[in-house]
Amino acid sequence: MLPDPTLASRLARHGQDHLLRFWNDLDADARARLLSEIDRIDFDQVDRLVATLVQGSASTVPEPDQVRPIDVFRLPRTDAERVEHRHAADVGAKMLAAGEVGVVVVAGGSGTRLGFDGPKGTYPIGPVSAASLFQIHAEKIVALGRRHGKPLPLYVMTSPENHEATVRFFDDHQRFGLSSVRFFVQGQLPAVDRQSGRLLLAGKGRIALSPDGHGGTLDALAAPGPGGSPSCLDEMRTLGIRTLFYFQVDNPLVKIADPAFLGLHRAADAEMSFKVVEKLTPEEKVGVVVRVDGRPTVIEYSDLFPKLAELAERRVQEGHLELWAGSIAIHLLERSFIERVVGNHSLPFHRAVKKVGHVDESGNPVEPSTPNAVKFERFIFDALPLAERWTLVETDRSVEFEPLKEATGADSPATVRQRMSDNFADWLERAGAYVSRRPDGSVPFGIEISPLFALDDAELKDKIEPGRVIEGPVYLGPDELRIAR
Ligand code: UD2
Repeated sequence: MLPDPTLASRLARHGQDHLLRFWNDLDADARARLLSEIDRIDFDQVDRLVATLVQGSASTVPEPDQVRPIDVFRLPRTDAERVEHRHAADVGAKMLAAGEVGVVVVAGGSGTRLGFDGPKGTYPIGPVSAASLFQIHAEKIVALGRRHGKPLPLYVMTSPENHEATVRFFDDHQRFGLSSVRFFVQGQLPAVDRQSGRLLLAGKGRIALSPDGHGGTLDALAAPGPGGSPSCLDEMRTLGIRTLFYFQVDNPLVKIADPAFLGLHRAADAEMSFKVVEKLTPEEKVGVVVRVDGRPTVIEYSDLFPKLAELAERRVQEGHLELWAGSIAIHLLERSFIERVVGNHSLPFHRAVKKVGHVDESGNPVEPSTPNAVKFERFIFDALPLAERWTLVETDRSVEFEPLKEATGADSPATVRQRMSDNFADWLERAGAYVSRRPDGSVPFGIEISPLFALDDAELKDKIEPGRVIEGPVYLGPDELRIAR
């Protein structure tokens, strides 16, 4: 017998009555779970998304003549600029010492490209210690808290798929010594068949759901906690946190709560700020920050071609790209700005055409070999045009951006570990050590420095004696110095 007939007719009205096709095959538990999944779907919203992003051709890509380059705080090149950065860092240090800064890491993605079976943050990336991404981030946060005399709270965004595994990982590692960590779960949206717009069933009694994109962070921060407890934003207000440092779990080089970035953001009274790197090729897989009709906006890399190809490829003096400001997904957001956005706006949805496994009309599993489905995602950078004031700050990609995305090739474990070792070798040399290198300058063995040993090269200088010769793997852990010869 079918459930409540009004449900069946409601689904039929939305063209989604196939969701109950296998009802008679389901036991009581499976029925209850399916009903609760259906209950959480806003079918009117799905209809709108299908009409615009699956059947329609609604394009969010601007026309080329609407797009202009945008001003950015370039890397300091003159003494005056270096002094300005130092002042900004002093302001940022005061914000940290006052306990006004919280940290948000987004770790809800499924990490399909990496092919790793587990939350991406648990990936053992440390070139010598095999420390996980989560451990490296957490140790930076602990070290920063110690340096500024005020622990920083960490907020970890998970998805329903990886939430339990993520929490267990932190628990198994005594939360890496963090004094405050809270996990919050992002929303999910159904994936639909790219031809018909009908929802896909992942099993006879399960709807194919996927995370709603990191734009979902804002709503998830505002959502009540378990059992109706205060939302993350409410908790932050109580703690006196004004500014959130936001980053993606996949970049172990991120300078968490970088004081100079904080200070430049505060000096501009900005609501949202971005770190950017100079894009070297138009195709590089980072969104580009531009002005569209005067408003600051990010155009995602996948949207540049073909419509904006001529602009994306245009070079100015000395071959630099005119639209060069690549977003590496490192942001500052004022808590009050998030509250305003959540209360008054809805970030736009984007479509992602992906392969999604499902069951066919007979209930047989199908693993598609070509993209068969559309997923709907929101992006946090779409909040930028809503900000009244903002700052964009250039950083050096070699020291702050080396994301883990792929199993092999660029952005893979091999390239990330090499970059980490090369950067730590630079720190050691600046501290007076001699490090063996290959002719191309890269280091032929792993070097790793725990943030708890030294958070940056300046701190390292105080901790090791100059003249040390390094010819093999090194791990400088929290309280020891081991050099393998
Ligand atoms: C993202 C940016 C790109 C650039 C690049 C830098 C988008 C759309 N593009 O590209 O412009 O800044 O990163 O590395 O973001 N995540 C969630 N929940 C979700 C989806 C993603 O938490 O629903 C997290 C995910 O765990 C990861 C991060 O967001 O840490 C980035 O996701 P991605 O790898 O899909 O983004 P990518 O590389 O296409």
